[in-house]
Amino acid sequence: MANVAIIGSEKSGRTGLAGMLGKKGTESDITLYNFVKGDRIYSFVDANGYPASLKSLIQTINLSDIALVCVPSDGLNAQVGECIVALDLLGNKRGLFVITMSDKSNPAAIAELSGKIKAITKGTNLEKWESIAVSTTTFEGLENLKEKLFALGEEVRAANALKNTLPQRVMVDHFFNVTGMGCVVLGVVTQGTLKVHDSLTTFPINIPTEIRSIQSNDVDMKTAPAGTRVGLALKGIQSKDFDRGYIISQKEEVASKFNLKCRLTKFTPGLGVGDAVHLFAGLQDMPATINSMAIGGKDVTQAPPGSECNVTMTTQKDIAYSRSDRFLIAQLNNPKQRLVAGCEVA
Ligand SMILES: Nc1nc2c(ncn2[C@@H]2O[C@H](COP(=O)(O)OP(=O)(O)O)[C@@H](O)[C@H]2O)c(=O)[nH]1
Ligand SMILES: [Mg+2]
Repeated sequence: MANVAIIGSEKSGRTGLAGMLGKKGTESDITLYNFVKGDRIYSFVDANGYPASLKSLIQTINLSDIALVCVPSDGLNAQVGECIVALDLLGNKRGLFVITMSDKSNPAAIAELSGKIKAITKGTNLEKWESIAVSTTTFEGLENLKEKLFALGEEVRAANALKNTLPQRVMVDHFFNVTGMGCVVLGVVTQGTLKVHDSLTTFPINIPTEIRSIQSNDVDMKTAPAGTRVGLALKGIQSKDFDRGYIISQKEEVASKFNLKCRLTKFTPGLGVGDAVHLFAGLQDMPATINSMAIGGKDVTQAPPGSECNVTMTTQKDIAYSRSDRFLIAQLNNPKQRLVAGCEVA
């Protein structure tokens, strides 16, 4: 079982590829595609709202263990760059570059593009990611892509197995009411082993929540290990109480004031005290204001691109998180470079 993000630039063939890899399921600004064959269970998340919506990209990445970055065979562009920066700031992902529409190109041009991808990812978390050329019209490369993907899937399975004994944590992405069943949510068990009748709490709203039943790919389950995409029927809470990104667990930190250690991208114009920004935490996102900043223990009013700084900020509403989560700061209105910094709790 692995969750796979399909990202990359607009019209790079993301949706076409998702349709080849899985069967379409839940659809919103992110669309799920499911693949089940024996014990190979994959869910693909198409960031179809991206590039208009940065949120769609960040959520898709945060829902996944593996990313497929689609790069059209006619070359790199700013959106591919933004996807690479996001993956680098969020860290710790496995993935592949998929050079799409290979039928419109030729081997020499594809080799040159692979070289360019190697060059721009040097020094990032993605520098070892392979590039694979595929075409969804001629099917060229698709078997090779699946083979590489399943190999990464095995690594993910092993990594997730180590998280089964941690406290349960479910990141919720969709929620609705089902007649006769009540509140149903969809999401991913990011750690722990979820069990029917578990008594947990939904954060940040702090509402006691019991797991009434668990399904994965339409099959009822008594337990769901780390990494499983699940549908849950819940007791004690209503679907109208939910928002995307809420977390069902034993305990989360909940705050609207943060002290974060940030690494600014090389491409942002910078960050300053008083700036209105957007904070992403898991699948949650929230307008926020920068209250103070320090570099090397000294207060500053501005931090330059590429710098490391400590930032205190206030979000408009409470956010649920755990101390090991990674955060992103973005400036959604900056047309050139929306991503500002990757952060962790200081
Ligand atoms: N020739 C060719 N066209 C493709 C391929 N994949 C997608 N397309 C076309 O490219 C356009 C954009 O594809 P789509 O999957 O919607 O891209 P998205 O915006 O990234 O989701 C569509 O018209 C597709 O038919 C491919 O492998 N070869
Ligand atoms: Mg699409």
